[in-house]
Amino acid sequence: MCKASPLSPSSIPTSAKSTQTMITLTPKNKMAALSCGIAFLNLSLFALGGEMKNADGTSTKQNRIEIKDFAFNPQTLTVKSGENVTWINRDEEPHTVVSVQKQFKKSTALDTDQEFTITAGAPGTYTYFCSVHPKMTGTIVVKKS
Ligand SMILES: [Cu+2]
Repeated sequence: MCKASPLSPSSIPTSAKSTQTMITLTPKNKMAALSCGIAFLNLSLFALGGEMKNADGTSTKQNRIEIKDFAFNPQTLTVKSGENVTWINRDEEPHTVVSVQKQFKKSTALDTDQEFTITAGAPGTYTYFCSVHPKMTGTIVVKKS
């Protein structure tokens, strides 16, 4: 693509007395330049979309805890201070996420597939439980970032 160039031999006047004639675009070349620009823009957007998809995929670290079969999975998660931690409820039952030592705000009752996200604060061990089913417990170990 981008074959039509404003600097193609036919568009260069033999006299070439000023640079302005050099950069003058014929209507045909204008269209070509425009479509090249659009193609480039599309490529950029495509690349950007690819990166965004990647950010949601496996290459980026995600601190996710699944709530399934009345258990937090993984039971213990190690993160760095300032990172986000997201719980998602995969059960049909509502569950909550409540910090034993109130190290983060407690969640509302999470419905099926509902998520709850916190940002890990000061380094330490955060123990939490489900207030609906207090036997459900989990731990977040927060390391210095
Ligand atoms: Cu529960």
